[in-house]
Amino acid sequence: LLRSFSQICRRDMSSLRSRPYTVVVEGNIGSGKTTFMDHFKQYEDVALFSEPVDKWTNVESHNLLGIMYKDPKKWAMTFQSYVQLTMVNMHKQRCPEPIKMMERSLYSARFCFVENLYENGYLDGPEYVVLDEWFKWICSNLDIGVDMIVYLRTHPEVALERMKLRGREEESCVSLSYLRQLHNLHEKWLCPGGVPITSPPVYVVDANRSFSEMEKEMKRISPLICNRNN
Ligand code: TTP
Ligand code: MG
Repeated sequence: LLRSFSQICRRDMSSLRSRPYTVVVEGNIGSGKTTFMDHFKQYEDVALFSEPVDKWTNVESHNLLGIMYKDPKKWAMTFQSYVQLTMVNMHKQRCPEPIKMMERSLYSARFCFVENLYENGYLDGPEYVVLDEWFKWICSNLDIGVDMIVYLRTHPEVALERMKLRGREEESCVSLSYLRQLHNLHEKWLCPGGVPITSPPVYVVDANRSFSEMEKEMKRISPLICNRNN
């Protein structure tokens, strides 16, 4: 499944491009994806698509994120099914800007979160299979390719600290071991064998550093994203 990921992206790159140059920002919960993206507000040729957490906490007044953490065995399927929908929606949204930057993707939802919930027994076999069938159908039938991934790599301990500081109410039960599991799945997907995948290219950022040090890193990476001809 992970191998097919680069094929999906390659196929879309070679087809007649009907989407903007798409950069996806990935990393553990609390790794700083939103903060990283905020830096790009100043570039007028970059359209920012932040993660739809607001939608996940209020679907016709249901807090799906909240109930998923309270009773994952009962609600993980419902939650991940909705995440998948909102992610496809985000992949498919067009923008007048030549560059599109997204917080997360359909891929991390599938390769990291769905995988982890299944491994923990919160998703049963039939639920996992249905989510996966949807995922594969979407990948084969919709143009949801990605041109570049920025991976904000953190120690799970650092992610936990930031998550606690932020204090999103729904996440009060998220433990260090849960973040470790998610970290390992991000690594397995984006840096198998410790080496970043090349298709699509993954730019690995050491995101354990302080905010001011991260600002310097963002300035360094900006030209790679913004000064490119589409
Ligand atoms: P993240 O997608 O990691 O977003 P964030 O805003 O926490 O990250 P950052 O601090 O780097 O900006 O997680 C949002 C919440 O949604 C978090 O509690 C994990 C959860 N989640 C799932 O449970 N399943 C999923 O498929 C996704 C994408 C998120
Ligand atoms: Mg965020």
